[in-house]
Amino acid sequence: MKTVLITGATSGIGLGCARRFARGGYRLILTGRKPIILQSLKEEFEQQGVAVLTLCFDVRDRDAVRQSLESLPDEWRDIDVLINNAGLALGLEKEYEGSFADWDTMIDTNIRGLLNMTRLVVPRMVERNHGHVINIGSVAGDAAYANGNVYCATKAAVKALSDGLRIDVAHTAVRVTNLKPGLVETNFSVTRFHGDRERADSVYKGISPLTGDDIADVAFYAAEAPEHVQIAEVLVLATHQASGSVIVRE
Ligand code: NDP
Ligand code: 8X3
Repeated sequence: MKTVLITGATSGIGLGCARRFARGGYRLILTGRKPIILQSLKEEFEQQGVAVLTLCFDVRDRDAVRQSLESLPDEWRDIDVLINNAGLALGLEKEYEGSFADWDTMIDTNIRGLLNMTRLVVPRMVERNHGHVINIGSVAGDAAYANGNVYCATKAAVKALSDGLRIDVAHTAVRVTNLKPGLVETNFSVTRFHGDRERADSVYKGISPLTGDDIADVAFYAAEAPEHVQIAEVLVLATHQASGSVIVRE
């Protein structure tokens, strides 16, 4: 049975991936920062007969990531699919007016956190000559949009890190996918606007946004493609979205 490890599995796209991979017969290593949600997801999945292990850590905390991964029992150490999903946007402000604290959190989570996971999980994949890293990038990494500056830069970094890793493991059977969603209705905008729900809801007004499940379907497709097929990069947009800045609303 294959094992998937998902960061940020407590919400949105990560949770969608947990459900999709569980349905597809995978064992789940669910990671996040909220122990109560992790525990209730574990119970929910176990009731469905899915094997689940939870790890509670912040991806920015390198020591905690290391200790958590080292705590894995032997039978859970062979991770077949790593989904580097944990991430966030904070604020939507001009680059010359943005918050230093928000910038640091985005850079530390979206770049350093992803690197922490990659550095600590991929060596065993290389050793086994088997594995798949699915990084959740974004349309925001393809081109900057107004006031997106630092968030867009972190997702451009996810593209560069995905491309770099793909080159570095090309001598092995390890595959690397950069999965780049457009507008997905999750907790993303509530976080971006620091809890302002009304402003968050306005992001999805007049357009049918994607769901976490839509993105999970694509991640699962990439993971289940035949061994010789590497889905290197996928851009998934809502139908009336053409780019990070072009969205046609009703
Ligand atoms: P959600 O806010 O619903 O989920 C984000 C998840 O990441 C949560 O589980 C959150 O946990 C976790 N997380 C955030 N920071 C950390 C951290 N430091 N350590 C561990 N876990 C953390 O948003 P989405 O599901 O939409 O976002 C998932 C990914 O998808 C992100 O990388 C985002 O950039 C990307 N994305 C989202 C798009 C969208 O439109 N929604 C489009 C393109 C990409 P907690 O609840 O504890 O904060
Ligand atoms: C999330 C999508 O367009 O809000 O990465 O940046 S967007």
